[in-house]
Amino acid sequence: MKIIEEHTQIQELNGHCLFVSDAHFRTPQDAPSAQREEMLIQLIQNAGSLQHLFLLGDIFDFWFEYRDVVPKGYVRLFAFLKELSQQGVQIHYFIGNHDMWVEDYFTELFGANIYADAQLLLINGRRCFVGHGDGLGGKQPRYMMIKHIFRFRPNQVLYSMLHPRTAFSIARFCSQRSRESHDEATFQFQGEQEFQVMYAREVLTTTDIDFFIFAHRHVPMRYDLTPSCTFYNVGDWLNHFSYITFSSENQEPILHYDSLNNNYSPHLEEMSSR
Ligand SMILES: [Mn+2]
Repeated sequence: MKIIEEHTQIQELNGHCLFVSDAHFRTPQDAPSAQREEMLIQLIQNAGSLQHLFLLGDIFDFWFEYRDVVPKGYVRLFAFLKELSQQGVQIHYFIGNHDMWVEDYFTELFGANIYADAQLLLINGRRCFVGHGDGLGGKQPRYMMIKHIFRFRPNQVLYSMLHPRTAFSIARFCSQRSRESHDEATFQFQGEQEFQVMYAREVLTTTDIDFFIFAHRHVPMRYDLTPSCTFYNVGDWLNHFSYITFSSENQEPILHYDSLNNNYSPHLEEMSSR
């Protein structure tokens, strides 16, 4: 598995890039999951001459792979991603909090680079800080404790010993509970109160960054942190069907979000017309 750790040499990536996240495939919400998979394939097909595809986490509502067994489904998507990689598109998979148990299946299948944490990347000559974005910024001790427990290798080994029927039932239960705990306000842009914005401000005190690109919040966001640094959140492929493109012809990433019910922030109204 190609795990790329933090603090290694900055990876340079050039060309047309597409960012999507939080598809939570197999969640029974809105359009059926298979239809959303199809829509994602269409989006990528229509993206033109893509060089890099960024899957920014929580693509699956639950992913857990065993040595010889993987969750069923996604056949069409996986075949498509394999083809894509054969055509020379590099796939970058950032693990989220629902799919942190990605091992080497995606690397074997479609040569994905797997990233366990947020990364500083030089994309089209701009310094981009990219990641799923969960647990960053502010004080989230409870969340961080749970994340450490889930990421602790011996716990993963123990979990893998459960019968998949049990393992997947537990996961579905937790996922459902986490969804129910979110109220309306959770899906509003919180401005300077956004944990990811707080985190970005913290990073900016020590590091020069042009663009932050995160996911996880399920709210498409574009927010100027300073005159020379912009914060983005991809949104999701569950309710908003938003995504980001960044090509060398553009000065900055473009957030694509078409919704008639756009009530998050003035920034977003500007953007939705792009
Ligand atoms: Mn997430």
